Amino acid sequence: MQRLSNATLSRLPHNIARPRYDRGAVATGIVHLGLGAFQRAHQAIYTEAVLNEGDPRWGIIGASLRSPGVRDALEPQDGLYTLAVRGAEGERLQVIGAIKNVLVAPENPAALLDALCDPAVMIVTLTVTEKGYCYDPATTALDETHPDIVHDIANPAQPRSVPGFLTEALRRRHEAQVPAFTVLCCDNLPHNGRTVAGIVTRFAALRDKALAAFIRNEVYFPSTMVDRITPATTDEDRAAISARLGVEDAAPVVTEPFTQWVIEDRFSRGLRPDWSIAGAEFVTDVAPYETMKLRLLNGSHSTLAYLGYLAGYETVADTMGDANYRRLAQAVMDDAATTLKMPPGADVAAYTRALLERYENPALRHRTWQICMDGSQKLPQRLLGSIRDRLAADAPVDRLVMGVAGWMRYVTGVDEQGKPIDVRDPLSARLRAMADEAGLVADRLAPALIDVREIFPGELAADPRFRAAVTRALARIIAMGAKAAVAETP
Ligand code: CS2
Repeated sequence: MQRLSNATLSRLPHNIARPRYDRGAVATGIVHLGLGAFQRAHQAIYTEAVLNEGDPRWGIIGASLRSPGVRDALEPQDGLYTLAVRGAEGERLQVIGAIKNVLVAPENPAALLDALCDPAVMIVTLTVTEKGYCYDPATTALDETHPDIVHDIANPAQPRSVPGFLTEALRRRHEAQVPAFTVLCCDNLPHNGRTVAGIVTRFAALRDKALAAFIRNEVYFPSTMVDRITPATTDEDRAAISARLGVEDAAPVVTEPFTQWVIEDRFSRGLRPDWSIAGAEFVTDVAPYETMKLRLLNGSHSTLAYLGYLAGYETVADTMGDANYRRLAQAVMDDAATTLKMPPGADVAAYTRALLERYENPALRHRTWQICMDGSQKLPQRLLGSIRDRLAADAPVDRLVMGVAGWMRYVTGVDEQGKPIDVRDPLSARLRAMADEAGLVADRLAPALIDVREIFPGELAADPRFRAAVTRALARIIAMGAKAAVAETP
């Protein structure tokens, strides 16, 4: 089978959408760090619409900060890939041309720095996952002991970390009197723009106080809320999509019909693509949208993922087939919603109903195991914030802590059948050692894990109501199994 490329684009079946612009005439206006499936199902799609509407300034250079996999798949395809949107009404395919080139930072950090210093580049977008920011999730401050941060302070011209690359590129642009780019975080961090600004400014201060002052005063870090459920692509997906195309695509992405992007409209020199063409919302205050999404969607997602994985449910849709899991997801949303200042015009009942429908989407095989990754980086903004605010209002938290207790049972690394769990988390070895020492005893395991300061903020960790509620929930999960514990959760 021939490969998807500029040369085979014209031979695709006519009902498959493709770029309506001259890819050769597109300039690079965006560098994206962390070129995973989510970016290619979300931000790249909004940018594709802008290019299709005739604004050629916003081509994307993607950069992987870890592995060459995406580059190796996209390069032979001239950066082209297929977006497969799957919903109840079937699958819609669109070939995307917005990605011009892919760099692999560890192979050639200088090439990425050169791309970041190109005056035509006005925006740097990021999806490097929570752990990609080298920060302390409980405080959102830079983790100054992180090995990549220690390396980048000592070797500023050969960075490895996000703060390292951004700071060095901003320094070089400033020195060359090239205006700074805007830094647009598109990850599920709390107050993501402000948080990344704090991390990068602190890193710069460790290098040079004047550089930090320049970044603090002159570089824009708008916040965003990003939302589109995008499971990891499987070999079956690649084969099925290539068969429909009639050419081989080694890098398609699979996603749902729903998509949302809310962006704080604060860009350097006001320069940005008009992503509203594809439905993006530009607002002055993103916080209500972000907190709503993190606490209602990601909070219930993590709860379903840990308790679902332990019960043997492979996908989120599988957990929705269990009425007790569906009820718990609704309960977690209802309790978290009491802590929210809803965005203007938002209807919480309609929003949560839509979330459950999205989880039920049978066409999306979103593995619980995938969502279980990096719990130490995700729990604070997904569940602990809601729990803290409920306790501050003297409201019960027994339903919200189920996800936390499920995570505790999950990071022991042994499932309910005694089989090993492939726990992916920056802290997995430490968490496993603590679990091995505590044993499968809630009264020992819960307090031990709650005392991990990078995850559980001091005030919450010290709250006896929180400690008791988590220990109770964990004891029930250990004693009767996740499925039965969920069944009896009111
Ligand atoms: C998921 C998110 O993997 C996870 O942690 O909860 O990727 C989720 O699918 C997205 O935030 C949806 O927008």
